[in-house]
Amino acid sequence: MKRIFSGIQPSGNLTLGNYLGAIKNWIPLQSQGEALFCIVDLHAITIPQDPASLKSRTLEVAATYLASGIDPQNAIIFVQSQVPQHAELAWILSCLTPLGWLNRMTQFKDKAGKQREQAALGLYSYPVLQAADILLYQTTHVPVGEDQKQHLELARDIAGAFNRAYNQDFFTLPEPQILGIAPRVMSLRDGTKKMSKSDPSDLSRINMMDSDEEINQKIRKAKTDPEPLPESVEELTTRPEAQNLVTIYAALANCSVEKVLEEYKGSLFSVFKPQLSELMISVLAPIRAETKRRLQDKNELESLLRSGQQKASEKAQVTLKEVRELIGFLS
Ligand code: AQP
Repeated sequence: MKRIFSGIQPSGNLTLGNYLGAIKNWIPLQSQGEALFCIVDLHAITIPQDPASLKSRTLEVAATYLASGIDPQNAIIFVQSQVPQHAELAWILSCLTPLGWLNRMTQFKDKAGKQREQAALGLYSYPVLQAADILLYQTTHVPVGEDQKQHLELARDIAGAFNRAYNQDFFTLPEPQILGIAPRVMSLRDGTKKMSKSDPSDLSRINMMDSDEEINQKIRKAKTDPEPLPESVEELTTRPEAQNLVTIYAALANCSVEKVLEEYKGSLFSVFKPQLSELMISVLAPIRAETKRRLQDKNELESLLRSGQQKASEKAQVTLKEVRELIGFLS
């Protein structure tokens, strides 16, 4: 049976990148196996967070999952820090992970930048916690955006290291699933950079809670080139901003990039951009409205997350009990 696990950090406003690269692709998976969708707040604190914002963003991510179509009858929605086995397994796995493996992780290099010596140990060991998140549930499939591919490969290596040390067949090796038409949504200000919650420029991203007017304005201001849209996909490869906008359109319209070019070849961005905004608003406005509605009843959201916590904890406990026995910890 398929067991699916994925998560998002409540470290800022969720973006169109989180939606097209992750959440949207989770919806059909709920009916294909046992699915767990986590709000990974332990990951969020690898970068300083304001406590009040962390709390409200955690609920906002939960509300967005629900508003986007994750059904708590079919999937377990829960908060990572409410299931302490994640942190316990992360410690155990960190004792089996060579530093050399972590030194290769490009996300740490990008996030730590020139401040490497000042970066927190948690930011460095983040991929080990991510491996624990996944392995704790004996996950078979992990649907993520393209940026997480390297971390997923590491999770498989760490599972292998544990299996070699203790029991060849213990941990399931998880398969990354990079799905959808836009597995890497790029910044609206620079088509070579990933769209990210933490980019200092709000104009670089579409937030899931942006108003219609903000969406119109951001798409209008999105960086482009002066050429009209080309006929073929190949001609887009040297035009990162154009490629990004066309790919976003295709992902929102559930069609191929070829199909979008068929319709818009020869069009200037002054024609294409208003069409893109209109499509984006037609997809995001209902999700935004439902997210707001869900956020009005915080008690209901918290109780739903508590029920997710219970279900996730039961599963986590089974794995961790066996791990402790294999290692030789007293029960
Ligand atoms: N731009 C993106 N395109 C496609 N997928 C994306 N994801 C994030 N950005 C894009 C996918 O969303 C899931 C959760 O990511 P995350 O928020 O936990 O961490 P992240 O990848 O580090 O995302 P951000 O927005 O860049 O967060 P910050 O700025 O806080 O570091 C993952 O499946 C990811 O692939």
